[in-house]
Amino acid sequence: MKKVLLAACLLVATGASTLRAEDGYDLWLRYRLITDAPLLARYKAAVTGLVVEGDSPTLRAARDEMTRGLKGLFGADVAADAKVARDGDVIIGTAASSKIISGLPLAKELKALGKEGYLIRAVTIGGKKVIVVAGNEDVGALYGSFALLRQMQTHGSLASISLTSSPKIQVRMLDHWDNLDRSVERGYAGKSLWEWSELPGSISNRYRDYARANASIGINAAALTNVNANVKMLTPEYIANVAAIAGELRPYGMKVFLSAKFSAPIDLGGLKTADPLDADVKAFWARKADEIYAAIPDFGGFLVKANSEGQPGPQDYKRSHAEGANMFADALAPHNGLVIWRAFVYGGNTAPDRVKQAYDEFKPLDGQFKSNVVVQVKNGPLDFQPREPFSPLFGAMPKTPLFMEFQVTKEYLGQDTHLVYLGAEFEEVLRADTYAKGKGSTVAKVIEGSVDPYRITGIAVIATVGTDTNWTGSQFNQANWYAYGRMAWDPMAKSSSVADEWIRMTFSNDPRVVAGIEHIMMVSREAVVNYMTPLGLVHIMATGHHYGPGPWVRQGRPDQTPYYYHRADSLGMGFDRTKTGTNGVEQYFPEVRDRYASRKTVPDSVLLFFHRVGWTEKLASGRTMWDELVYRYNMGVDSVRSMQKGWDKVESAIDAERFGEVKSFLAIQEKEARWWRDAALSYYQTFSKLPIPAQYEQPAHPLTYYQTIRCPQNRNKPRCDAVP
Ligand code: BDP
Repeated sequence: MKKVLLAACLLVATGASTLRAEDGYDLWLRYRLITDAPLLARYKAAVTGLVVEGDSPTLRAARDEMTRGLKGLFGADVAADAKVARDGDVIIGTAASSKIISGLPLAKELKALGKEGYLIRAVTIGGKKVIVVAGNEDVGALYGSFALLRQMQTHGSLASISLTSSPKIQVRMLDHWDNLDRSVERGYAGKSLWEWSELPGSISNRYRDYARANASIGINAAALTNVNANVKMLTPEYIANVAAIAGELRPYGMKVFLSAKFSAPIDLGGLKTADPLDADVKAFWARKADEIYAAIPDFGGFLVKANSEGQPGPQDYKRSHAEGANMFADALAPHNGLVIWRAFVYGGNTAPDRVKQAYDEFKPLDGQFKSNVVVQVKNGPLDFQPREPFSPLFGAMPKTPLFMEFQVTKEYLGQDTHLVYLGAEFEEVLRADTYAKGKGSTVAKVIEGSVDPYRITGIAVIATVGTDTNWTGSQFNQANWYAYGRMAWDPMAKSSSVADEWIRMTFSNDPRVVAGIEHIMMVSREAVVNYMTPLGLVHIMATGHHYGPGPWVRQGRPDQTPYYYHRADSLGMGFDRTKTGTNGVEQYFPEVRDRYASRKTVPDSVLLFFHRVGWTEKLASGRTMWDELVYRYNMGVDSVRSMQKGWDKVESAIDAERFGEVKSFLAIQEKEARWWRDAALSYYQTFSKLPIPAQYEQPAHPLTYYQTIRCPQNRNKPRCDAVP
């Protein structure tokens, strides 16, 4: 735990909360005793026993979870494992595993729910009132068990319960950017979970808890290692290690993927080339696939970053991304493996506009990929900014399944300490309309495969999970893992409802606490946009670590510098992506293109992403661009202050340890929101030459002060000196 001891001790000393200290390890699976006595009595009457027929590892996991959950929530053991239905039994299984379930008239309904779906229903069997949790496959029964526990954790009703659910997306994946030395690229939650030097002989308990957490929200796949790949991952030693991890995740319905380094035929195979059309190279990958599948029969496949940021790839041999991907596809096809090829291509030549590159390279390849290849596209055309428009590739590749790639590690969003609930961002992106096949062709529908009929559908997120006790670097970062899973299962889920569930399971069911924390979460995303990058600004973070402001940075490769993106000068700022500029807007379908291209219709939220705007030009609000910037930066700081007040109000309902941690992190966020505002406005002011109106707080220091703040450590969490 970080920096919170002092705050937590103070709270204990003042007796602010008498609740048992919690460290966050249990995530949303806390299963604390229900303190609402009438509700507890109702639940205890409805659930008195547990029947899990069948003994697969997955059904055992369901039984263990249910036993653990009920014991925690009820404060007492529940009788398990009868073979006949008794009043009050929860009956878990599939038609194949359970005689009781196969005897019920549920076959048709269950069939419609697919492999991973579940049904939960209160029914009467032979005069006995029971609750059935049924899936078509064991994993459906496991997901249903978590759903029934969630129903109780969130104080929902069990009387005549009747729920059915199935995922809208097939592959719901966590991508770890973990390195073999256990550092994590863009990781802010401690070290990598994977204990390579202890594996395969010794298995950390954490693997199972990690799998439980993922299964509880329907995540069914994980890519274990960094896309900036290490070829060692493909050696026999590491394959054995991965097999051991896969063995822990399998009962929880999770498949393992690995990132593959394109140059492995040279690095490992001793070949002179990695040309994807070379027969020896193909044979190398076919043998490698055979070797992996011999150790991990349900291995998911390869995730590949190629010809991007220095990674090797097919273009090194004048071959296309499709030729590269298809080579892997051939090697994996006999095993039903998948190639996930990333569209985050960011190579040497990005002129005239870096954000156009992914579309320009991939759109022409539509139709050329083999059937077990998918292309994974970041949510925006740039790189996980606080706000970007959705990537124009969504909807533009009707013949190539596209996976969505989100990031919850918050590389550009304040990393571990800033409270930013990303459910709101997921909702914004997923509901955006691409107009690919007319109105209503939302990004969600594209990735669900209902705009174009994709043979496989998927979504991934760059994980934030590490060895910190609370897993994610902060209590509230857990909410982003949770929201991702729930919205991967149902991309049209409302982020506020998901927040509501998470708060109830993580903190409290007290309606005032739920409302108070939900408010904090729901304003938090717009807050960070406002104090970092309002009005469609992007990438003005300091170079390298991406923490804190650095709009003044101009040295280095142009398209990695903030200046490239904001282009401030004495006339105004913004990046012209209309016809008079790089014409980036042309990559969108006409309705979206025209909306973004016109100053009359472009939303202020992405204004400077698409347009150059003069300092004194009037915006929709009636304010000038300069005044609007000042207004928004201040609004960002004010929002954080209101989040702080909101948090203080729930103090008595939260244990001192977690309360103190969040409080201290909010104080950091408030300080750093001011840092962002004051540094950014002081810098723009050197061009606009306009005053910050007197009603606003004025920058605490001259611009040079902010420009000389140094944040040592490059890619991991930096520690900045002398932040105001
Ligand atoms: C950028 C990160 C970099 C990653 C890259 C990627 O700064 O560390 O390697 O994305 O997605 O956001 O491959």
